[in-house]
Amino acid sequence: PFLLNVLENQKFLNGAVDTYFIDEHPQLFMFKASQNRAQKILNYLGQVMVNGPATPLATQIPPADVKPYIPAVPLDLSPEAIKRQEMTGENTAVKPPKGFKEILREGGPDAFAKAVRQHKGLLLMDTTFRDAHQSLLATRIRTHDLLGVSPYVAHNFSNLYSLENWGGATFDVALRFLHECPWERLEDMRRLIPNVPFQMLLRGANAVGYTNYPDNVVFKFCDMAVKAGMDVFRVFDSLNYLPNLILGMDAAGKAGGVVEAAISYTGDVSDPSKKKYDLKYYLNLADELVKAGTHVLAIKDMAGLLKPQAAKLLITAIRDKHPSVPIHVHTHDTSGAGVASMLACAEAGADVVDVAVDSMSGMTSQPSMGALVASLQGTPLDTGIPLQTVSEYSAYWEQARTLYGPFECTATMKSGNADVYLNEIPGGQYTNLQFQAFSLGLGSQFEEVKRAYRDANLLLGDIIKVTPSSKVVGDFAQFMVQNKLTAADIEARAEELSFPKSVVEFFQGAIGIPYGGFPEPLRSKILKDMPRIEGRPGQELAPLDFEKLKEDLKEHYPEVSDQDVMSAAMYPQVANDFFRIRDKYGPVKHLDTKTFLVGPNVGETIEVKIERGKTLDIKTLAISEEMTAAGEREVFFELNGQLRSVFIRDDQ
Ligand code: 3PY
Ligand code: ZN
Repeated sequence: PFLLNVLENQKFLNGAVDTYFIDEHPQLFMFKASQNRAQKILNYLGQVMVNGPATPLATQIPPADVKPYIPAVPLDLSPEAIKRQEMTGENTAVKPPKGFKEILREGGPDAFAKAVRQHKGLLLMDTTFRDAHQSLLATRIRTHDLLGVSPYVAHNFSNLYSLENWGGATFDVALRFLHECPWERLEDMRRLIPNVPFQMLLRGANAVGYTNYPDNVVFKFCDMAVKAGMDVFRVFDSLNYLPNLILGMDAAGKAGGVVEAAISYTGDVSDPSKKKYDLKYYLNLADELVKAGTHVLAIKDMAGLLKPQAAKLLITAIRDKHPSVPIHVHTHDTSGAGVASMLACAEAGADVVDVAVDSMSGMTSQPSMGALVASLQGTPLDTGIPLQTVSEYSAYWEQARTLYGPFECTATMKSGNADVYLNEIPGGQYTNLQFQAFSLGLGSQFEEVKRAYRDANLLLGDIIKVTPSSKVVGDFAQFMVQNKLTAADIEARAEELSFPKSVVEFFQGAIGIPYGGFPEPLRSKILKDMPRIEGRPGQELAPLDFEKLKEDLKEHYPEVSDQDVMSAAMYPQVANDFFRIRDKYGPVKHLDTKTFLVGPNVGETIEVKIERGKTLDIKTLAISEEMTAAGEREVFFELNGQLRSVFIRDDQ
């Protein structure tokens, strides 16, 4: 009953209570491990051993057989702590130093923004937990590996502006491919990192999905995210469509989060021949977002197009116009100019820039943390982070990354490529398109796709390209390449062609209205008499009935939580599949990554820590040669010294 009270306590859930309470009361977590969970895990292992990976592997590169070395954190060696350690089997770390989270907790978003603006050196956001692996490893990093290094982050990176660790594609991928609950991931990270603000990427009215949701869904989503530990919401819209942006800002703000409205950057403000997205366009948008009350203003350079010279122009102009608003810049290092650009931003007055730890940086990821830290050492913009600390953190990820060999974008991409200035493909999408082209055995097709991407963008009216508008351009480009259509062919034959669904919906106005409007006569030719949405798409959607959704889900999954219901609101099919897999295989998030992906070898012993102080020792003994009449194989294990077996249908 005590535990339940805690979980119903709003103050506690909001993070207003020092979470060290939990560490000081380990008995709260001493549940009796259910036999059932262990049996489910064995079923999962058996399934992978008999039928192969439970999540599709993208390349032939196997996950490495390593246990990443976890850098140590200072331990509390007091008698009480040692007693606690004996009870829980856990190391008891000392409290990590205070960070910006403390300011946020005490003074709220306004005090936080003020402190950021007043800070002397350059502040960093670390994207390693989100965008870096979204861009390099198809978002596949699992909670297990994030939590491994979380105490180190808390102890050594307490002066980060924030740790970006949620949102974007992580929500979808966690459920769909990793069979993990994204909400649990957020809460788990919060428990281990109480002192650094957490940041997420919110796709405005698209929340963490690819389509516009009813307003009540976006509001409730943000509210639940704050309750689970989220702090800073970077809100963007894929067309910089202001009504969508404001909806997301309102939702994040009302939930109590720090609102970081983002201007998605495209084109090149340092090139006078590029007229559509000029300095005036960006300054107007900045004015609107400041007027709408953003706490922090973000420039989101999702494709890495912001050259140093453009960065200087843009940031200087915004800094002059809005002297008291913190400016936070995001980029991708696709061309290789990322570090230079972020240094230019810092010198022009940006307060925060985004970096990924060295071993997870570069190419379509963010620029290198170590490079930036070293470049600013001893200057007035010194980050205050020791290079040695960055290196230790990097060493962890260098090893952990090898577990994700099957998802490496370096299977195709070996270096940066400045052709991104020509095709303007966002970081995450670049490696995706490349991978698709290479896996069709058509390396040369990637060159065609990139050219077509550029043509498709111009046909669509030269739009901002980021999720989900980037998907529209990508689908359009693939369509052109597959059907061998040029831009001129499209214009001439638009009435008779059957365009991809995303392209048609874009023209209908399903994701908002692009700057400068829709291109005509192409729009009319494609839509003919199809319906069009005027204004903000979400406005026309009926509110979602959460109670009803919960009742429906409960019919199949009686234990469903409110967080599960929200997952189902975001991704109905994906969430349902996840609930089914969770019922069948239990908490697979506790498995180490190699085991999760490809299963254990016969004869191998693995340790699975399913909760504090509760570890399963599993040794794989054998798989039966013979099949039962039902087409099943028996897989034998030793579980904590006892013989167990599971029957798995052989689907091969
Ligand atoms: C996302 O929407 O996931 C992005 O990272 C866009 O840049
Ligand atoms: Zn990004």
